[in-house]
Amino acid sequence: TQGDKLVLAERQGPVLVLTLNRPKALNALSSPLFEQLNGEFAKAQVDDDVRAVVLTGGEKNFAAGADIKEMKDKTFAESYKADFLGSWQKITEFTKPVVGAVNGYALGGGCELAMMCDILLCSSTATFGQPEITLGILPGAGGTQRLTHLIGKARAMDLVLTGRFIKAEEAEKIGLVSRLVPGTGKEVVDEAIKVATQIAGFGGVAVQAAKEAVNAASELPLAEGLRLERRLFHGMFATKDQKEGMAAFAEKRKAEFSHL
Ligand code: CO8
Repeated sequence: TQGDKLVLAERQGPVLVLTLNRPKALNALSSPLFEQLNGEFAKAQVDDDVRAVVLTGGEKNFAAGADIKEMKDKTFAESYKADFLGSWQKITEFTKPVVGAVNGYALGGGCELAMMCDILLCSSTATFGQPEITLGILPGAGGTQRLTHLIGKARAMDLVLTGRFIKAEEAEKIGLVSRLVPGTGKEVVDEAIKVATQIAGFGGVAVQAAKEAVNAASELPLAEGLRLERRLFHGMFATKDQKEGMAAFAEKRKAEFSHL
């Protein structure tokens, strides 16, 4: 119904924790949910006090995909004209670090959303998959592209063409997730908040540049990527955080970054 909070936003110091909140539908990603999620990211982008984001579906499931009931009667003309799913991209334009925490299902659009996170943690309850083929469609938000960059063609083809689900251990082994965290619910969310808090304590300019440079690796030819990396690196010498970070090292004390 209108006015439902489909995304819960909670501040934990410099970290914004966003929790998808449609538990009865296993957090199926409806258009209203995505609008709210984009809205939260847009606010976080311009809020200087937010230094990192944790994205999770909570203790049960991350997201079982785009909302199939909402999609089932769509026509080509409708989805093409409205650029259906085009706005999902907005999250990838967010310049601060995003740490994902996955319990339970991360399927279809849910797996694609998880892959948009910069660092992805999962618990042993996590199940990933791109089951679109079983619905008569193909992935539409990165499941053929980001997934292939992450795990390679052989494995991406296997998942995309068979729609089979993989468990946490396999996801970790093939490099779909950054870390498999012990526990079956809250632990992975707590760990994500810990990781995000750690990153939030580093210099914000360097963090943003590091994210930009790593992301460029899947867009640019090597020579261009290396050039971008070097230019960003040179730029760090214009920041207060570089002076502070290196002075603190020389003086054997902890750096106090000002994100300037
Ligand atoms: N959409 C809508 N509702 C969903 C979805 C979904 N993706 N997933 C689960 N639900 C609903 C169920 O309908 C059910 O609702 P109700 O209680 O009203 O019947 C409720 O959530 C609980 O689900 P189940 O009873 O099915 O729970 P089970 O534990 O039996 O099964 C599964 C869990 C295996 C996860 C099962 O729910 C399932 O297979 N879900 C669908 C998974 C899927 O196919 N995801 C991919 C969707 S397509 C997609 O994401 C494409 C994105 C890009 C689109 C590109 C278009 C251009």
